[in-house]
Amino acid sequence: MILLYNPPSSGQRKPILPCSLLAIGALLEGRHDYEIIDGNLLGLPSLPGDTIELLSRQIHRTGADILAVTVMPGPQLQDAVPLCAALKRRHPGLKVIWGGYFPSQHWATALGAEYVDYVLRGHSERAMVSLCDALAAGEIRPEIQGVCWRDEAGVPQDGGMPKLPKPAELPDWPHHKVDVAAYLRPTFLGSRTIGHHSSYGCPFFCGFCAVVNMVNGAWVPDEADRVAATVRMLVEQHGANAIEFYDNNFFVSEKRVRRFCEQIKDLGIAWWGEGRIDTMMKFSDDSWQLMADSGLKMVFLGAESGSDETLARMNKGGKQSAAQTLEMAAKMRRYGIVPEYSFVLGNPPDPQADVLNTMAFVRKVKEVNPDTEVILYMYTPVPLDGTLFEDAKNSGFAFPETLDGWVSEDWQNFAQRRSTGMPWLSYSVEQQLQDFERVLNAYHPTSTLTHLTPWRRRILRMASAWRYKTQMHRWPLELRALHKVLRYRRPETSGF
Ligand code: B12
Repeated sequence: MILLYNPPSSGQRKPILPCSLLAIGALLEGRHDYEIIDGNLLGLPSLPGDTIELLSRQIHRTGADILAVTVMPGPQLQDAVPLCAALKRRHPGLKVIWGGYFPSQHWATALGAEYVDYVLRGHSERAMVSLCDALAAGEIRPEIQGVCWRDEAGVPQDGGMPKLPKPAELPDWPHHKVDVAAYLRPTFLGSRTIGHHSSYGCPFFCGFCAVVNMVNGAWVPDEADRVAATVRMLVEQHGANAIEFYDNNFFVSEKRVRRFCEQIKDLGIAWWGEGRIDTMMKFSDDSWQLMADSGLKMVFLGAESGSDETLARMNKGGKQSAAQTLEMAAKMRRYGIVPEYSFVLGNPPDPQADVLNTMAFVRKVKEVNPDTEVILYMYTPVPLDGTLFEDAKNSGFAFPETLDGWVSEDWQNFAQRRSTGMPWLSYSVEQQLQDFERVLNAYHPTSTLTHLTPWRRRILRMASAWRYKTQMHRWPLELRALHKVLRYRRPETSGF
């Protein structure tokens, strides 16, 4: 018996469908017994001891011999470390497997902990089946592409990345293995929003993005008709009225998007996805109209920076420019689709100038389209060979070498891209950015918070107008208090 465990990810009032484990489960179905356990649904106060008790009982009850955990950096990692350590102590025969974004990149660090037996890198549903087959046959160190393990001397060995599976060739997700109703969340899109994932990878090589390491520039989609059929099933069988696509890049193929829109137009749902500005600028007006008619409400787009030079350093340049970002904001306004622009600030080698430049650019974006959602991230290195990461290393940056290091408080902040301890960032730059963000979030509050009624928005705007207009961002203590009273949450603290 295999227990697939999704550690809780804080910040979500209602949890998000554990797509990673559904993708893994789809291939285990009919071949190995498994259960999906979502830490977000355990309903316990976030006392790790309780979750450990619960999972421990589950291991006894089911006779599970494999615990497979999906791990993203941040809260999931923080939960997974003490949990796996404790469960391995209590059940020494249990094999602990880690997969997902964190171990894919930091596989050796994960295997440095004696309570992690295997790390599966990348999109590893097929490697997982092979590993489970091998373990069932009594093999301890099977050589499987994508499976990392420790040799006799305890040294972590890299199994490389597995071949990227084609979603169109994979079986449907086993939605029956989870309580779908528990994942229908009220969002700005609709009262019963649910997630889906319709492609793997992204054909670009942005220098700050963790996806590049996972797929090396590949993008493999599921077919539009099958995606639409899944959406229809979620709507008709489970009562969903809005869909969030978690694809790294939903909008790579205009043809696929058009076909999908045509197929779901009659459903009257709202939907959301992530795309690239330069790619979507090439979509025809007709396609934009079709997307709007099919219920597309907002697109998450990596605007990244207001400087073409920085865009080039990020490996976005030549393809995407700041002028295009403004043009896109104006275009989306015409179709009533909200651009959700994410920016990566504080980039080496001159983080100060970078922050100031992007702050000024954000103001321009808001002039062109005041509805634009703005998400500000600090540049967080991913282990990717290339200019940005090299620059960060040269400024004294290094990843922790142990899992305990990763779950320390400083690194938790880092993992959530909110760190205040980047060696290349001075305190004053960070402070300026935080102050700006506070004022911006008051003057232009996010539209994604459903509890922010129009009059609450008006109060925020009135209180912040003088600061926004005069650019006196410093020490916005009154806005901080107001945000607290109004339970304001920045979109990026709960986002992807
Ligand atoms: C949905 C999502 C979330 C959800 C939670 C999902 C969950 N598990 O509960 C929420 C919104 C909570 C979330 C939060 C965060 N997220 Co997130 N999230 C995603 C997103 C958009 C989709 C993940 C997904 O479901 N994919 C679909 C499945 C099918 O693919 P997959 O997850 O990659 O799984 C495959 C493989 O990874 C592997 N695999 C995964 N798990 C396992 C487990 C086992 C045992 C095995 C064998 C294999 C395996 O096999 C799977 C099938 O191929 C990704 C981006 C993306 N498109 O992948 C970002 C992403 C994973 N998130 C990311 C980040 C940084 C975060 C945050 C830390 C950001 C923040 N602002 O704080 C927070 C965590 C903090 C918090 N508040 O909890 C980054 C990770 C970057 C990195 N350096 O590693 C990503 C890649 C976004 C990005 N492009 O930067 N996230």
